Amino acid sequence: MNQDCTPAPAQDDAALRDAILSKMIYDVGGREERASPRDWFLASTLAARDGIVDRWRRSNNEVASSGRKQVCYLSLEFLIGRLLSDALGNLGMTEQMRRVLHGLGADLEEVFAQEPDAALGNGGLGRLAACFMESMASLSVPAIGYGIRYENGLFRQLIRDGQQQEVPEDWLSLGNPWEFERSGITYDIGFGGHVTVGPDERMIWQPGEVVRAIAYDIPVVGWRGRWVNTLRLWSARATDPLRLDAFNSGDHVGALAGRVKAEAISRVLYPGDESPAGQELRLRQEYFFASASLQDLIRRHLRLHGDLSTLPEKYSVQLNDTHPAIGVAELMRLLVDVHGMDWDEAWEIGRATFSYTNHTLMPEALESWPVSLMERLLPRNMQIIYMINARHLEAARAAGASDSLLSAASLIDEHHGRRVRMGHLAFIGSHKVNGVSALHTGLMKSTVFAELDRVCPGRITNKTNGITFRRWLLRANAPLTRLITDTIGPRVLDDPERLADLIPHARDAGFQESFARQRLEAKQNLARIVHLRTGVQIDPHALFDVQIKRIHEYKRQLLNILHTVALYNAMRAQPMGNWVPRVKLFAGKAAPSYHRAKLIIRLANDVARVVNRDPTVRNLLKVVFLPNYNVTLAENIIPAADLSEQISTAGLEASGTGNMKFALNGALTIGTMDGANIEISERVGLENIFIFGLDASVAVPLRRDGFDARAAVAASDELDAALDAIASGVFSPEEPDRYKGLVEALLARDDFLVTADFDSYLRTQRQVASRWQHPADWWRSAVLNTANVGWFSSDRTIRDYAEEIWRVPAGLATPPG
Ligand code: 26V
Repeated sequence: MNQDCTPAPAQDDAALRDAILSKMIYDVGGREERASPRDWFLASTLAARDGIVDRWRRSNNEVASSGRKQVCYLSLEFLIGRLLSDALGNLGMTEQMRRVLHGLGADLEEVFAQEPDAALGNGGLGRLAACFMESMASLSVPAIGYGIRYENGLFRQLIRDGQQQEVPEDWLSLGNPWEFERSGITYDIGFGGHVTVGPDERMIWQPGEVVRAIAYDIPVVGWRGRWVNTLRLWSARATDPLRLDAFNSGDHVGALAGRVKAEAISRVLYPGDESPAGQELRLRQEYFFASASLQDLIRRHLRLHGDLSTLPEKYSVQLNDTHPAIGVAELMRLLVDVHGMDWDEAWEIGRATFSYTNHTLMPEALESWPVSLMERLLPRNMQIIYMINARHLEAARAAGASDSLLSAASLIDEHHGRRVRMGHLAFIGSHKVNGVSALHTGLMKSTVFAELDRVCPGRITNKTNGITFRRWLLRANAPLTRLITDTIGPRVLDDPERLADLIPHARDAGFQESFARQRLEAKQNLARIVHLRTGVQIDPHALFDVQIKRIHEYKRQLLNILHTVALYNAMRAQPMGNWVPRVKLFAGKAAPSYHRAKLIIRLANDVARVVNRDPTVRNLLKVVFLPNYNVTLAENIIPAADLSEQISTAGLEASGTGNMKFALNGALTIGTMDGANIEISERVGLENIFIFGLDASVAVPLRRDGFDARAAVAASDELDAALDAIASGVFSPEEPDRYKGLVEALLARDDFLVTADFDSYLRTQRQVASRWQHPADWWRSAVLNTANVGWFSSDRTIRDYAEEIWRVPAGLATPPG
């Protein structure tokens, strides 16, 4: 066993060295004696890639020859981050690569750092898709992830004068050694135009505009390199020729306009999350990638199996939220209009093939498109949606549904100016619909999908999210991984439930000490990063209290800031008190148009500036806002966190997956009874997690009926003082009214129950501090967190999907012997 705890790599060191040098000379065109770290990154990636391609071909051959069923994971987002360390780790090649590069005068960590962080996603939904891709490969579940090859992923966040600024992230500017352009795999995607009836009664759509989708493939390597799947991303190319006449007569813009419009489809990721997009370009993106992916799978199915009636036996298509839901109508169009299938048969095939995951109940994020836009952009798809709806409502009426039930179950929302409800379309077009935590699934049944659940009972099922432990423990935290495998053996790498073997060590003082020591290393590393990026010095011995995620009111960063201010006030009042030194660390991006979220970022930065300059609290409190949160930064922060903030208003965080990453790495959670926090608390035990606040059974009706924030503030001196300090300009002396509106809005309408939960949060934060003052108790709880969260491996989640939704075998990750 080498340090990756995996079998020896296939190649010896000399062969790998030769391969890297050959790539350096013939592919990179560099000279080894003058090569830059980026040249080494390219050469070593290309060398590793050859071995991956061999395994990729074997996997693809196996699927083709066995005729095994494949999963198509349709997602508008894949937040994959860097790929090299993941690929090397799964191939068991990390230490070998380190050695060989060292021999060539290059440093592996520096080489890793050259890779851009691929941010083709906004947050949880996109990262989940990336974890699932890795787990499917690790479990040898044949899968293709379908998405869009955005030229610009999520924006890079700058903090200027404490405020978020967005600049484009150009992840492809220096080329991407992981992707293969498939110039032979292209599909034409139509928009607009009109529909006519053909001589054989078939409908014929004559689009007004045609955009070509070109495939780019990225290999996804599974654990121990045994299986390699494909991430296929579509890029848009214009089909209409350059209008040379216009160009030559000087109208350069006019000559290019059509091409620019077509290619805009894959230009940039929508930077929203749970905030309405509404734009036509977003619908064009959705249809573009759904249609290209479905045409691709039909072509492949016909090639391998010849007959479309067996489609659901060979493919399962998972709709990652409603973003690809238009695919339900598009598959009908392809089967009925293009391939001449009978409507009823096509509908049954579609339903047996599709399944749909819902990721949020936030009303703003429930997609719906104006009927008028659909009619203009996708006229044939709109007709099909009407047909689907007519049959769906007819069946419901026949089963005795009332008018009000029918109106709520209809695909068309007639109350907000006629819109197509995409969640409803995905729901009725799928054989299974799942939520992402037990609470969330329960709320789906009782709220947004209550009527559809009555019309289609038994369709909704729960699949609690998970995370890939390879990235979030083995790679992100190699020292902790080593401690774990030294203590309970390497089998845990293949069977995460074996983490439970750590339980007997939780009370062991020696083990606790080793656990704390490796964490100190991670904290020193983070302290270096914080200093480098913000200039703030933090003490690695302080309690690192961390909240990193998208900035959104429901996630309640404001509650955390209010606690920060209350703590600051208390420390200033009693500087000699028995305080636990704390670092409050925030990171996250706000949607560019979400003004209140951006103001909350500014507040965090303003509070940081004042607190960090105040000599009274110098050794007690530091506040840090780390700019440009992304996957790579998360990998550096999570192993260093002591306290994980998971403090959403109960009922609003569908699951959360950051919560799992922190607990796995031994942080204690302070959280509400929301999303997967509930299931985490059931597994780690209520003594090892800090739960506070109203639960969903209280919070949901309270939000609906309204809540008096002023009364809550009147009842809490600490809250009153914190709000007063913020509103009166203590943190913005150059503009004292900067946060007056924010505080007034909170008092007038506390939609997210910040004031309602404040006192409970403050009390619980005091319990956190007192546990920290008893290190043996703290570290015991920390170890028990790591030990008890094996269930949150995305391998478990994928096995559940495979068994209950996709009906495909999921191979064992356990190696023989
Ligand atoms: C909505 C929109 C609308 C505007 C355009 C861009 C855009 C992008 C994404 C979304 C929906 C975001 C939904 C989401 O990320 N949900 C998160 O999913 C995680 C994985 O299931 C889950 O852990 C989080 O709790 C949930 O917030």
